[in-house]
Amino acid sequence: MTERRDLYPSRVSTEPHFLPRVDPVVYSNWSEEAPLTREQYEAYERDGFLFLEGLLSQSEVQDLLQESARLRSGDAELDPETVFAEMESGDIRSIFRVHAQSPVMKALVADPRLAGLAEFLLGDQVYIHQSRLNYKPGFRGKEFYWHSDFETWHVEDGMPRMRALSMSVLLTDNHEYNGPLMLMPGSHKTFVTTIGETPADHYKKSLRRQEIGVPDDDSLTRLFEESAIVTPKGRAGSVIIFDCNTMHGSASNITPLPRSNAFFVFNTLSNRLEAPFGKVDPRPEFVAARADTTPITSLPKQLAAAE
Ligand code: 6CS
Ligand code: FE
Repeated sequence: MTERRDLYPSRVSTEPHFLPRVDPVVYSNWSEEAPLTREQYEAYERDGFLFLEGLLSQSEVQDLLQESARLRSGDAELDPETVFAEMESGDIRSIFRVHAQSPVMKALVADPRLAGLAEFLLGDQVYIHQSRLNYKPGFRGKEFYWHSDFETWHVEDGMPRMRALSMSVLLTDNHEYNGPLMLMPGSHKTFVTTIGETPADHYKKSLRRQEIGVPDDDSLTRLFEESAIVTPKGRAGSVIIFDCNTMHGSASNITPLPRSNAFFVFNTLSNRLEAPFGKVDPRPEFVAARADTTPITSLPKQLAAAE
């Protein structure tokens, strides 16, 4: 059997490397019918993220907050393995697979403002690779260290190419001080490899505090010097879309104000998971969908995928 070609080998050497991205960022051509302005389209391709202020209305946000409170209350029938608590306080930090456990979240991901936008940017039908509700409670919300999601999804989940994106729907206002998402513009065009062996069942630790699969200080410094750090701020109902390989992280939240978001990863049917590229067992379905890759909506005929 021919050896599978790995375009983005990571966690395989003792030295980190900067590898070129060989995949496009946007897979559809812009036209007047596109769901983004030309400026937004070009900004997303250049920076690897886009901030859509107020995409959802305040009443839609209220519905989402109500649903999030219900999911967190213990009254909802949740699959226990999808609920993650903060290490120290025991507060709920994340609930996974919310699109499959909540009719409200299922409707949200299928909204043309989300799925339709993902289909356009990725030029293919999309399904949910991973969804989660992140509650960064006030005072004790812990940080998410710098990382590229794709590095994990490639090594640990077997995602072959960079043809996926995340949408973070802000459920509470994001200020500069309550642990907002930080992103490095343009970092999505470089694949930063990491060093270190992936432990068994790594997700049990990494989803709380990731230490393997994160770039070293020199790599982050070099990335930062070639880029910057941007923290999109705005009111609940705004949406941050970011490419699977954009370097991002968030600081801890020691203010009284919670920082909660609903986070959805749209992968494409042409990019479904294979065997992990790392020497690890596949992660469970609630973290990386393999069995359930039902496309969310069909791509409008007139948007031909870019070559
Ligand atoms: O391992 C993962 O899939 C998750 N880890 C982080 C820190 N971001 C992406 C994803 O939710
Ligand atoms: Fe992430």
